[in-house]
Amino acid sequence: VTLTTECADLLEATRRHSLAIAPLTEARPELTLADAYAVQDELTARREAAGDRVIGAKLGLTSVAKQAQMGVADPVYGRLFASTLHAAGSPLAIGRLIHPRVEPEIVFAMGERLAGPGVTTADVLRATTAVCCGLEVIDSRFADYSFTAADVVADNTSEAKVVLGPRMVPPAQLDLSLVGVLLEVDGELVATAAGAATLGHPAEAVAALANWLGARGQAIEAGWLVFSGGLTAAVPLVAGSHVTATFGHLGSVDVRGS
Ligand code: 0L1
Ligand code: MG
Repeated sequence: VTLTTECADLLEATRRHSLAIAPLTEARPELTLADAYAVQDELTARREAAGDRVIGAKLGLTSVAKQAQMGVADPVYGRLFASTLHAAGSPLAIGRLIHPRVEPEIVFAMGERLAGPGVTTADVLRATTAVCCGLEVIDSRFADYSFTAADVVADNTSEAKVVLGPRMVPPAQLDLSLVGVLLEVDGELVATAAGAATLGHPAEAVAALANWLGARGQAIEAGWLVFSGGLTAAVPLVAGSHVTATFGHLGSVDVRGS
């Protein structure tokens, strides 16, 4: 059994049974970031073989708020799947998840394929059909969200669910670095941020993604949604709670734990 297969088997079982495990690197300190992306590729291939479909990608750990919360300062990426789209405002059964958290993000709808090297923020804005707001529901397969960069990459960067906001806006109409967000839990304001929190500009994060994918012979595909990374620290989603993110120009998006 290879390292890739062994890690993929473990993470697949963990997700299926909603039971957290110790970080992979605890027993396998030799696991590199390159190995971890190979595990993510393997898990992606298994989900596609089972009938799911990749609909995009997501950046992780692109903001100081997220890096500080998780204790990992390396931006990373993961895949998004058709099966994980969740309708805004509708109840999300948290019993199927381990310990979900919610974070507000700016989302790009891509009109053109983009692959590095050399992709710039301007290239990203040209290739983007529209932007909207979104919430990502993350659910680390590791106990207490304790992980290294390699662990979280192998775990598809804690991917669980995504929720899209109500309004698609052409990016030329906005300065995305200045788009503000208010994060509320049960009507109480818990965090604020602006688009600049993600690597200075959300499109800068998407450019970085195109360059990382290009270095691995992959690309951002036309038609993909790209979540550019949590703008604030993530908040727990518990049964009965209501998390709302209200953005300048992009409207508001919410999710309820049930
Ligand atoms: O958007 C993000 O920064 C997601 C980070 C994923 C890792 C995690 O916080 O569990
Ligand atoms: Mg995220």
